[in-house]
Amino acid sequence: MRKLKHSIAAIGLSSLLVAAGCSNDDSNGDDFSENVNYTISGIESGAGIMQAADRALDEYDSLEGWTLLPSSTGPMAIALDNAIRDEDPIIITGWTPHWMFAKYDLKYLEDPKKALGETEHISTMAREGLEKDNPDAYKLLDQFKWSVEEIESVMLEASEEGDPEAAARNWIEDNPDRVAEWTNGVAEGNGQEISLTYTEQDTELASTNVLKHVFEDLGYEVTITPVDIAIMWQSVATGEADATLGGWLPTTHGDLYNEYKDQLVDLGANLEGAKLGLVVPSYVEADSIEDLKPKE
Ligand code: PBE
Repeated sequence: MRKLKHSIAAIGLSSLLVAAGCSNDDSNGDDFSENVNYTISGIESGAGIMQAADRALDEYDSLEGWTLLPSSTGPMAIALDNAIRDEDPIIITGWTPHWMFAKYDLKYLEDPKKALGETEHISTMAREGLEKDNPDAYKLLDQFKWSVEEIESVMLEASEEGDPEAAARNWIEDNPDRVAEWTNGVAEGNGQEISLTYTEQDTELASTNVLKHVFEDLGYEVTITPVDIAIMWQSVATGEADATLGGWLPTTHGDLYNEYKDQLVDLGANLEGAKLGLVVPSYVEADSIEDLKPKE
């Protein structure tokens, strides 16, 4: 089930490095599956994408006997970086938006059974009563929408500079017209408090920090709190948080959405065109999950 996020990070890295393979001449053909040791390098076990990848393991004969290795997003990215440097084979749980697609030449393996879903969107969820208590904050949350390209530019800068807040501020400065669309008709605040919960993923760090600064520039006091994915949904449903920008739907967080949808307000997509998949560097020959080979 959804559990511990951080404690596995340390062991995660070393096992991912092993999973990423050690030899050079092995990115192609049937050897690929063997050379990654029939192991997909994953992220936190509580993440929706891990459940989706588990479904792929169940549904594809080509993934018979494979292992989905949980870790954390940071170590997974390091393992990917190391593998690419040596042109080693690796297969990861990947998603869009993510800066890794801007930084490396990667491809999604085709997923004809749609085990990892089709197009996803990221939705904003507000607590019940927020519209009445704070109609302007609600309006801004409702009007916040951007594109994969926009969020990826914030994510890339945040990952390169290691400072998501600065990346968010810079983007706001560079994109006043976009910010004006979101704040159109929203009255200035005078210190009203807004609380947002998010999962500590680059996507959510980018969107949450951007909106935090837009709110603050308008005179609101914003608290942002990183939590586990299940808690993110629960906090909005119980009213402990005012909103979250990190609802991945319909597949990734589908079960949590169904659990809580009657206790929160779905403000719809703040980003269209998100996606989950099994991702490999483009030098890997396989193009489809069906090109992989079951473990004998
Ligand atoms: N993600 C990104 C998430 C949330 C943020 C796709 C990795 C997941 O729950 O899988």
